[in-house]
Amino acid sequence: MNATTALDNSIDSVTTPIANGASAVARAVLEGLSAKPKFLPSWLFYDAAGSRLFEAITQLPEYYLTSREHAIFTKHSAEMIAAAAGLGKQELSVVELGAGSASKTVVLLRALVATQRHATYIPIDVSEAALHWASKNVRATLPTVVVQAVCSEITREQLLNLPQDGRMLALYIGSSIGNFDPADAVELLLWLRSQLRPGDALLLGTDMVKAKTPLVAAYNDGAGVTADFNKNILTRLNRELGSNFALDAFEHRAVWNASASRMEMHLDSKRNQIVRVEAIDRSFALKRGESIHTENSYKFTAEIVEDMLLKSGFVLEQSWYDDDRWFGVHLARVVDSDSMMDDDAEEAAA
Ligand code: AVJ
Repeated sequence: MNATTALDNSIDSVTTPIANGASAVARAVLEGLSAKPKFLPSWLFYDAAGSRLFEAITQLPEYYLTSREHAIFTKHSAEMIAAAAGLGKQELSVVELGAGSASKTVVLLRALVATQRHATYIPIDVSEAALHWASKNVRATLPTVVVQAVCSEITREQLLNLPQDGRMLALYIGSSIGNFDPADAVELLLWLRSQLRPGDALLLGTDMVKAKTPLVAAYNDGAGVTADFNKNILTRLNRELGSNFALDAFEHRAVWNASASRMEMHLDSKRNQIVRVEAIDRSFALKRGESIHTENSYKFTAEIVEDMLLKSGFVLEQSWYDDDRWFGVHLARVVDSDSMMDDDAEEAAA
């Protein structure tokens, strides 16, 4: 059913279950720019250029998320692997949602191959470029790991063909879960749980609520890389949909929305303007100061993490933090659906 092709020697196989084609981009843009207030979904950031820019963000001094999480993995990987394998010390396969460059994953995989002979790594990402990068990165450092890349947007519909033997360890790190509204986050985790079996584990990385200053600085860096990342969405649309966004007519804005517990990124129109989007045969008027909301990045507390996991059919077993508790990595277990407290959580999320 799915075309599986070996693309190069850093990937053993790559599967593209659904087309991430121009039509999905066109639909998203039509919906988002017709809405009030205007928005664009944040998955649009990650074309090849956007994935590179995000990687550059992770190296910025202000963007503490990556370095803190990396440090947590460096310090606790062996413990995480042992805890995930459980008392039966079952062999683990690792599936990662939104693989990126996999630099933190390599740390964990190294701890994994130190304890078991065979390891399969299944990175899933919307960006094929990111998948190649992740796979090359893993293969270069850990040549024995079998890499089975899946190029896809993470959706409820998509069914993964995960290995049937051993235990799965799902990775959803980097606080990528923070891009989802609370209800959508539960929906995503419920989907993930449906792809796993009782006893399988999840390592979830979450950026924690903290003072406003470091939060805002992380999304409004001095070098302007985050501004370029935000505006790259317009460059992408100009290329893929034949739109005529003028990049200098928009301003990058990052704000802490305390009541919603999230950082927000916006592109504010610097003047009254009309933007033409050829591929959908539409024009959109923007007033001076009007924003296009491009991203939410939710920040968590330990209580919110535990609650979100419970609603999704996972039980939180252990959390690791950096010294300041700025970032957390949480180990959760898929529970038997019979032993779930009730089914209300699923209904509430639907
Ligand atoms: C990849 C979603 C975790 O929200 O911090 C970085 C994306 N946006 N700078 C985040 C992002 C602006 C990032 N996530």
